[in-house]
Amino acid sequence: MDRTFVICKPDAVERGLVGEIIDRFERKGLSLVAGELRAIDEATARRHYAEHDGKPFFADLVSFITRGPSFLLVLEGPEETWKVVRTLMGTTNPREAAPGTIRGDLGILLTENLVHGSDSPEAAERETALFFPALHV
Ligand code: IDP
Ligand code: MG
Repeated sequence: MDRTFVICKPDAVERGLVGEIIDRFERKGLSLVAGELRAIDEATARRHYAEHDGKPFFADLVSFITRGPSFLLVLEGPEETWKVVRTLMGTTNPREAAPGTIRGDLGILLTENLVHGSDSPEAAERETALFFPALHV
């Protein structure tokens, strides 16, 4: 089985959409391996989003992801789970995301786009290790 890492971001928790989002992943055929409501601290947020360090939106991104609790998930499926999740999420900007996707159905703002999903097998491994070190084998 193949695993990936997902964050239901603070906007999803605030809006009461965590159940809806997890429901979509489960209906697709993915299984929960781990799940936890947790406020991400600033140091962890900066490590998680290190690829964006130096970009003009980096400070706002770190403030947003740390502003309240997120629901962190590890999901498992038969193959390319990171890609399955990214397809269900929709494109980064919810305004342009296709109907039927999480972002396309539930969001409008680029800065409040509800979910994070690892964008490669390497990212899935790195992010799982960062947020759920005990799961990392
Ligand atoms: P992703 O979440 O679809 O993988 P990334 O490019 O990794 O998108 O960007 C991380 C997050 O940063 C996005 O989900 C979005 O909320 C935010 N973001 C990306 N580009 C911009 C931008 O140009 N302005 C403001 N926020 C942005
Ligand atoms: Mg990304």
